[in-house]
Amino acid sequence: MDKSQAKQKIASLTKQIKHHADLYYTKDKPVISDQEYDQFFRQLQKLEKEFPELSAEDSPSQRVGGKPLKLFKTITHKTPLLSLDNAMNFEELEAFDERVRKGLGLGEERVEYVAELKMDGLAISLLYKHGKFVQGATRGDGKNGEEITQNLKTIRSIPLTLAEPVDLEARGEAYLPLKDFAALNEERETAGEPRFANPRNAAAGSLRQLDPKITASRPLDIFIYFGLGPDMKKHSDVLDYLAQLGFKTNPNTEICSGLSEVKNFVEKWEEKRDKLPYEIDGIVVKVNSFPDQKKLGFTARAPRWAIAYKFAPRQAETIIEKIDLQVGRTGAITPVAKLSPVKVGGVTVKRATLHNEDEVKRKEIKIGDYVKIQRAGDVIPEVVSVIKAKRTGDEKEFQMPKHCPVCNSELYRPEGEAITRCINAACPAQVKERIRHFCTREAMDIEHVGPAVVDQLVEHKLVKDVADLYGLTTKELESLARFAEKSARNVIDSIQNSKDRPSDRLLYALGIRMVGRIVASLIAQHYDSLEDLFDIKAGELEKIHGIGDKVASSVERFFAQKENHKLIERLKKDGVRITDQKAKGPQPLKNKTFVFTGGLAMMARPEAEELVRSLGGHPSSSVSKQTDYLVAGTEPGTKYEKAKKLGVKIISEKEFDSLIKKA
Ligand code: 1X8
Repeated sequence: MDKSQAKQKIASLTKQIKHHADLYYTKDKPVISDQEYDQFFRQLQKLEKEFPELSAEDSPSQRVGGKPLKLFKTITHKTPLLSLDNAMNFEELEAFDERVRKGLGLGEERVEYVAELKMDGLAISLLYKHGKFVQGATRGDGKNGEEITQNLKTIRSIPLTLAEPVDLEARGEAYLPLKDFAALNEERETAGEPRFANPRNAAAGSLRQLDPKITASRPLDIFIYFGLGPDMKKHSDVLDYLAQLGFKTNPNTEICSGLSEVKNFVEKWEEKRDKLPYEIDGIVVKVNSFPDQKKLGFTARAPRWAIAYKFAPRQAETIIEKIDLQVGRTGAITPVAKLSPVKVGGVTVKRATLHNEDEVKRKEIKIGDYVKIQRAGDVIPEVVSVIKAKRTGDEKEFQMPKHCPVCNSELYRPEGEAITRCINAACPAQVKERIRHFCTREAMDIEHVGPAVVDQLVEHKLVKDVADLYGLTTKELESLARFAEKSARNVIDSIQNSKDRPSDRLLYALGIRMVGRIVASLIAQHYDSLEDLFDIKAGELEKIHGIGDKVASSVERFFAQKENHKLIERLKKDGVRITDQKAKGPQPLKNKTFVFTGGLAMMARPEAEELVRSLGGHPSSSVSKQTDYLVAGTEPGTKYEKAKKLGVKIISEKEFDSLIKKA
């Protein structure tokens, strides 16, 4: 490829990637698979490497992180990032409304407010010149912050180029979603690194990395809530404008007429905050009208036209009565604090995880200690710190035992890891946990086999691994306590009904270390059958975007064990689906690449592409030498010309139809 061809190709790839990245990261509505997206991305990276002079400042490839820095530069914000006054309860919220109405010379009239979720993240400022992202910084102390442009470029929902070539400062809150926070901490634990105390620290720690590649590996996100457009009269108009420019704004935002609607909003989200995929710590309430905001002005530290309503902290104080040990499905031994029951954010908490031996040591936790505990989202409650002032001297040190509390085999803690494990795969605790996990809703969804039933099945030696479930009979079940004919039938039916789950579910259900639902689905997209994984090498898995070396070696290790092949083969023999539908039917288009152009008469484009996929082919949106067929509909565009030039076979929709029907 010569330079001018490369330039064209880079331009078209950039356009494609930006379009699909916006659909995926900002609008949460992807239309192509991750695989296809990766292919575009790799092509672009390859071309930019070949022709470095053609790689643009705002190229999507910038997202993967540039060279490490020695230290961060300090920048001074043009206008300081102020903090907000707090309201701790409804009286203080009413007092705010009162002050606002008084300041605006109003009586009982309702003020128009905008109510937004208060993100528990890190405040960020983004500068754009002529629509290009030129500088990003942390809030710092409000006046001075750290310049972290490179790191912010790795956040996909921060547009590198805006829809209009404007000069603008946008402000928002960067955060790490709760799931990713939990996954990151798990990963750190495996690597023997200390856990982050909360998602905000994890976000801050991720953005303050001198090496942007590390930031790029953390799935940070951002909601923008401030930025000025031309002739704006209201904050709500600004939010619309920001979304138009390409920023991600929080959809859970409402215009409220008067304080009573604000209160409803607050109550609604105080109730629903556990359902959000990210942590919030309150509600931000702003006067919507800009002339009114101007009239109200600022105090020395905060605007008079806004307030942060803070939710009751999800922290509480209690006593550690004892420390139990839990054996997980991978044999991990987790110390769990048994607490004097205490209410935290409306939920009674009796237990909190202590994670591992090092965490207990680091926090200097003893049995009998008064501790501060906290809850975030659906995450298991944690002990934050010990209240040492309340110690009596009777507290007892915690000792990690030498033997498994369930099977009594010797425990083992690999060098450099934080986790102590029971390595006896037949340990009844592990067996139970593996079977429980297998039956969960996200895994094989075996509704009638809950934790108590698993206990019974394992204890009565009816089941010793997940494949045994499929051989259970109603008779065997009826011999167990609390089982009658109907309940036994329900169990058997729900087990039988699980046989046809897609293979990514089964892969997840097997409980391979570090294989969560997302990793399982990424792997399943690339392999038709679990049998294709039997001799898998880590290097091959690492080629899948989103799969790192640790995950890849964990999968390799699982499939290197012959017992696991046997388990999967037994499942297969029992009629459990280990191969996906996509590979089951005829595959007349196997490995053929199709591009569609122009209008199709018989079906919509996405349908046509899905059809290609289901028959083993690969739909693509751009023509290249690798394209096998261009399907030309009515008014085909430039792709037609290109296909002709490259000698790609061009067929009509009718011919495409008969190609499919031949199968
Ligand atoms: C802080 C925050 C604001 C918003 C959301 N989360 C925050 N942490 C918002 O306005 N939607 S505003 C703000 C501030 O001005 N200090």
